[in-house]
Amino acid sequence: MSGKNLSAIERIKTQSEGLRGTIKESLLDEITGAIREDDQAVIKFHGMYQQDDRDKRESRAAKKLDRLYSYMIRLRLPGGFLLPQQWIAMHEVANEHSTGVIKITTRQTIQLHGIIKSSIQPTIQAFNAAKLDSIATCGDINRNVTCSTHPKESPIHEQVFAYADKISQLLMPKTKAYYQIWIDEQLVVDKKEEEDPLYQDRYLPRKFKIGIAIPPNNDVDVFTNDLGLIAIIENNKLKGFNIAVGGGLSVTHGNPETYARLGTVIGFADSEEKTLRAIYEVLTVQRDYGNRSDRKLARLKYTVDKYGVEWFKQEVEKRAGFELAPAKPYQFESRKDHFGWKQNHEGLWYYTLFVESGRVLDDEQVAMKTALLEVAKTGKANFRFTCNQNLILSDIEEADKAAIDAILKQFGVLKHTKNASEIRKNSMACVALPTCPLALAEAQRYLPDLIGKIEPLIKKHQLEKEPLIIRMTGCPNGCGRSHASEIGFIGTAPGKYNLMLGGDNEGARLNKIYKESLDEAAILSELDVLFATFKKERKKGEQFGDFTKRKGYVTY
Ligand code: SRM
Ligand code: SF4
Repeated sequence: MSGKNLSAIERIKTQSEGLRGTIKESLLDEITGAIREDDQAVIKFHGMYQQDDRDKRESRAAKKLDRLYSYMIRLRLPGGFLLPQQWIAMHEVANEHSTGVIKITTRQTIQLHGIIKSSIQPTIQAFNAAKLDSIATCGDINRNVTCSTHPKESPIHEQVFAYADKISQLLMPKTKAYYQIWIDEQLVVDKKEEEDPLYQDRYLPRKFKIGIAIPPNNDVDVFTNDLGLIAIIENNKLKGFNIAVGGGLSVTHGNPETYARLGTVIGFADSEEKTLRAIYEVLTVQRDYGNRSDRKLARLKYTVDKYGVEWFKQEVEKRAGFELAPAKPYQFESRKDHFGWKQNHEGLWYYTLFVESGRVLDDEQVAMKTALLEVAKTGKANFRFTCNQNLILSDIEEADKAAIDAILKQFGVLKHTKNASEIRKNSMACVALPTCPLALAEAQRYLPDLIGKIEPLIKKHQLEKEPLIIRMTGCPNGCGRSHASEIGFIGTAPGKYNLMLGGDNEGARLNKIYKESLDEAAILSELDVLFATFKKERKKGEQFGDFTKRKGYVTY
C-alpha cells in the first residue's frame, strides 16, 4: 500500500520511536490537561485514553473554559484475575487518583476513569508496585485475552486458563517505552531488545481481540473476537482448540460497508505449540493484509471477507508450516454467569456477585466496594472478573467461607445478588456517557432504569424464569456486545435506540434491526406485544431470540 493512502494513525505509529512519541513533553505541559494530538493515539498502546466529562462540556464552553480533560486507564489482566492484595492496591489507587468507581469491563478487566494528567504516572507506578500493568489494553495491537471464568471447575479449566497469559505474553510488544516513560526514566534500553518481528514499527492495522471459551459455556462470547479459541475436551483431557477468525461487532450508522460479523471456525490445532503458532500467524497475516487506509474497514473480519476464508486459512497454514485439522464438534449451551455460592472439584468455594454494569461502588442499596475491600483484607479470596461485567470471589477454603459470607451479608451484597431479577442479572450496558466520546445515547446510566420498567412486563407475561439476554450500547460500536443479544438496544440519538431482535441465547447468531430509533414509550409498548405473543405462541422450550427469528420479525 502506498504511503499516500495510509491513514494518519499509520504515520503516528511508525514515527513514534517505539510508542514513545512526545508523551514526556506532553506530560510536562502545565498549560493544558490535554496531551498533544499525536500522543493521544500513542498513549492508547500504554492502556489509556484521553477523555473529557461530556456532562460539563456546555457549561464550561459557556464560561469559555477548556474541556475538563482526564484519562481512563485499563489494566491488562489475561483471563481477568487479581490476588486480594492487588484488589486492595486497586481500591487505593481508585480512591486516590480516579472517580473512585472501579469499572469491570466486558473484556474481563478493570478501568479507572477521571485520572488527571499529573496523576497518570503515580497511578501506573502504583499499579506496577502491585505487579499490574496496562500495556497494550488499547491501540492497534492484541488486547486483553479473555477466558471462560471458573477456571477451577475442573482441572482442564485451570489448564485452559493458563493459555490466556501465554497468549498475552506471546503477543506483547517488545518496546520498553511503557517502563521508560511511566516507571523508570533512567532505564537504559538496548535497541536490539526492542526489535519486534511481530509488530515491527507499524503494529496492526487495528485493534485485535482474542477470547477462549470452554464449552458448554460461551460466557466470553467467543465468536465476537477477531480470534476465538474453543477448547476441545474429550474424556477429561484437553485435546486442543478449534480456531475461529473474523469476529467483530462494530457497525457505523449510515456506512453500508461496515457490518457485525461472528467468527468462522477454520480448523483445529491439537497441541500448545501449534495453537500458539497459528495464533501468531493469524496476526502476521492481518498485519500484512489488513486495510491500513480506512480504519472503519481495518478489522480482521474485513480482511477475512476480502480475501476469503479459505485463502486466509491457507495463508496462516503456509506461514505456520502445518495444516490445521478439521474442526472438532462442540456445543454451547449458555453465556450466563452462575450467581451465588458454588463449589468446585477441589472443594473450594466461589461466590459470583452481580455488579450492575460492572460498576463497583457503594450506593444506598449495597456497599459493594466496602464489602470487597473487607473480603480482600482477609486474604482468603481471589478476584475474578467475567465478560458479563460481574465478579467472582474465588478459591475460598471451606473453613473461610462463613467469614466471607458474613461480610457479604453485612454490606448487602448477598441480598443485592439474590434479589436482582433474572433479566437484570443477564443484562449488560457499555459505559457511554459521560466519558465515552463516541456515545450517541446513554447506556450504563440508563439501562438499570429501563430494566426496572421492563420487569413489570416480564411479570405480567409470567416470563420471570426466562434467561433472556438484554444488552444496550450508546452507539453501534458494540462495546456491550448489543449485536449479540436476544434484545439489543443500540443508541442512535439522545433517548433513542434501535431495537434489535433475533440473536440467540448462546451467542452463535447476531441480532438484526427490528425497529429504528425508538424512544422509551415505544420500546416498552413493542416489548409488551412481543412478550405477549411469545408467551402465547412459543414452541416448547423455545427461547425468545429463536422465537423472534422463527416468527420473521427480522429477516436473515
Ligand atoms: Fe469498546 C471504543 C469502552 C469492549 C468495540 N470502547 C471504545 C472507547 C474506548 C471509546 C473511544 O474509542 O474513545 C470506549 C471507552 C468508554 C469509557 O469511557 O470507558 C469503549 N469497550 C469499552 C468497554 C469499557 C465497555 C464496557 O462497558 O465494558 C469495554 C472494554 C473492554 C476491554 O476491557 O478491553 C469495551 N468495545 C468492546 C467490545 C466488546 C468486546 O470486545 O467483547 C467491542 C465490540 C467487539 C469488537 O471489538 O468488534 C468494542 N470499542 C469498540 C469499537 C469499535 C471497533 C471497530 O471495529 O470499529 C470502538 C471504536 C473504535 O475502536 O474506533 C470502541
Ligand atoms: Fe462508547 Fe459506543 Fe462503546 Fe458504548 S458502544 S462505550 S457508546 S463506543
